[in-house]
Amino acid sequence: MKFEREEFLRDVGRILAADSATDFEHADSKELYLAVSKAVMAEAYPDLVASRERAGKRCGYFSAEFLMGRAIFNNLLNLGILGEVKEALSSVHRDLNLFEEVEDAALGNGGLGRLAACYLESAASMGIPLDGYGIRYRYGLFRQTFENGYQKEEGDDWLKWGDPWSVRCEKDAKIVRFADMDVLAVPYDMPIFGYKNGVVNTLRLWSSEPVRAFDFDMFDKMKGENQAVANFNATKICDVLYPNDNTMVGKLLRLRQQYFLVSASLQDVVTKYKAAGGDLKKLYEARCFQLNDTHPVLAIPELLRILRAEGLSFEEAFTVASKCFNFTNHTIMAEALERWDALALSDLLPTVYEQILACQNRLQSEGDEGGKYFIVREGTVHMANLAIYVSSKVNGVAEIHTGILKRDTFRDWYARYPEKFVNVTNGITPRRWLLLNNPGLAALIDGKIGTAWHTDLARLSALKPHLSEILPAFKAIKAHNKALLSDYIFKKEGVEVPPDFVFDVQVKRLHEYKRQLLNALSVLAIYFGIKDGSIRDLPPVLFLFGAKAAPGYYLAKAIIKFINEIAALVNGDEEVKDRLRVVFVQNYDVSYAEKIVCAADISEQISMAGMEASGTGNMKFMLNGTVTLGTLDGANVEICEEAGRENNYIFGATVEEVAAVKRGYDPAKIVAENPVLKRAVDTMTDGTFPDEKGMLKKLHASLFEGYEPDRYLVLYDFASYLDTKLSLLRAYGTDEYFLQCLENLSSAGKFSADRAVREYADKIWHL
Ligand code: 26Q
Repeated sequence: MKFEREEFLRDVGRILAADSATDFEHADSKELYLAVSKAVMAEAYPDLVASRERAGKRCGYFSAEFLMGRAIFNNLLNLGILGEVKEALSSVHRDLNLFEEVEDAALGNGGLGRLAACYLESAASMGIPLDGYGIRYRYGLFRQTFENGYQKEEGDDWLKWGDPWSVRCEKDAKIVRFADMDVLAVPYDMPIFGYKNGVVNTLRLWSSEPVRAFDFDMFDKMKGENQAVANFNATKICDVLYPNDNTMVGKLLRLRQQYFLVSASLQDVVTKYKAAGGDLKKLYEARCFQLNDTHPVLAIPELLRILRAEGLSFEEAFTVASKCFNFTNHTIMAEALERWDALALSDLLPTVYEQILACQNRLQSEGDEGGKYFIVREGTVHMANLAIYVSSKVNGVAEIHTGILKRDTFRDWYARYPEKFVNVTNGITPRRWLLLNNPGLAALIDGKIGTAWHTDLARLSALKPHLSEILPAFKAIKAHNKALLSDYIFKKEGVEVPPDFVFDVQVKRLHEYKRQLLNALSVLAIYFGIKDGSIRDLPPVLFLFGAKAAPGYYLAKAIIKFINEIAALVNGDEEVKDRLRVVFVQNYDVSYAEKIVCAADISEQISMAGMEASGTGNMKFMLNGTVTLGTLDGANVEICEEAGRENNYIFGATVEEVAAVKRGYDPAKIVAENPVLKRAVDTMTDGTFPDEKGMLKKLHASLFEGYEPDRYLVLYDFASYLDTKLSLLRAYGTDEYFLQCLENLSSAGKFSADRAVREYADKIWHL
């Protein structure tokens, strides 16, 4: 984007005057933020129109979550005016960094939502015509605080700072029909700016409103009290993002959200396609849709319903749908696989359910094969089966994950349709996750190999001959980032962390399978080891945690409480003050991640093998020059392939071993034979920590009692984990260690979302 300082300042000044009756000198940070953003939006408008009107096939990325984070810095960076705007503002004595207070758009839980955000940015940057379709939740993922070590949740009022990056498109509003009410869907469009290429794609987020004001006819036909209730309920659909990650909740309101999203989006696409004179039988020539897990899978019967209403036969409609849809799976966890009660679904969406049954009948008519293939069975609708049956392509998100889908989770489907199954290993955008969050390191790389890596990350390998040369500068940059994070943590959490400690980091959603508990037990073992003198040769180390637990996930909350108690014990102990620190930051989110990722020395990716579909945090740390302490799970496997296993710290049971260990597993025996582990585990019950609510006792019980004690082999993997962790900490600080960091950084090319979206565009969308 061209940039004229005087013109820009005049534009911003006029908006300040018109909207807020203020000026540069008196505007508060919100007023300034709104004016700057709007001035930029006005400049970008022609590119938005031009990108939309480009000829050729487009793909719609349907997702219940888009974890966009803060837009302003990324938008200015991609428009190529970040430095210019900063200077323009300082010329009027205002600081761009004021906008660090702006709320994140946290319309997602974790990996799946952030992946969607990275893919939109990368597609725009690669000139790939991909548009996001999602829900404009009024409240995003809850804000987390700790009270006495317990997680507390508050509503996330992300619109507090306004929403200058969205445009409300009243003209494109659609009516979404449920059995009991009609709802108005109003789209808000967010521009997705490609990196310095003039491309602007769109993220269209739908907001639910009462139809009343929109259609008086409709209002007249439904009468009185019913309409009042329907209008009230309509406003609730988009109230809040469900805060569950990797676990499904079978709530009817969630089902309404999912249908609301896909019905509005498909009506929108079909209306525009028809208006442009398109033949619905050939819709797939102009459009395709990526289903981000099963959450938007109702799009399949909804498209069938729309096409039938437009006069296509079921077979004709099915052919179109099967060429339009593709499905990404993000998890093999049984509790996350979506199943809906058939009665509830048919009550809420009778005509949609008819199309699901028609798919089921079509499937059955192709031969029974001993009941292996079904969409509806015993009164339950299996969303993944519907998705696989109708979609052209089904993909997993890392090699190991796709392998498990083929061999295990969807084995029968793979036998029937081997050609449908493909892998697309996840990726992250290097603009947000290196250029923006780590400008010092980015500048160092620019200085050595130029800037082509900004849009072609594989070029980082050109650093390989220079690793030793850049090592001193790399160390200095890391130290600087650590000092900044240390200040920030002091400001936010009130805890002092000396910046010269090793920063050992585990940040991600809280889930048993991710095994924050394993990390916690190792921290205790190290603490007791330092106290009793059995561990003497470690550098001083900070164990940093960040994670939100789903509000209804009891054990996840118990793990947070446990770690907070450990932090209180360790940080309150004068004897270990200069050796050990434990911090659990509150409200870990995208913006916090940006500050943490560039400052980490060790990236903990320690899920039980086979459980983490991919992970993307692992890639962010790698790209910022951090070694991985991890299991052979998800994308860790490919990280080791790219960067060398010898440059990372791998421990624990492999997928194959997990299966073997689980036969006849005896956790009590493992603990009995390992006094270091026993000492750490016993703290949950021996009074080391107060446990008024009995949470730690239940956490302890989850390891030894119940249907499947220690389901994620925390105790089994403990010994090899602690060994590996200690040897990593002992290696820290040597040139050898820093070279390992740089080997990882210079091998991160594969994990660019640019590569991933290109693979989707080539292998799946055929754009
Ligand atoms: C489903 C139904 C009802 C309510 C909630 C849900 C729901 C919501 C979110 C189910 C699952 C999720 C989120 C899943 C997720 O984030 N999976 C992660 O996806 C990443 C991107 O592919 C992977 O890197 C991670 O390994 C995977 O855990």
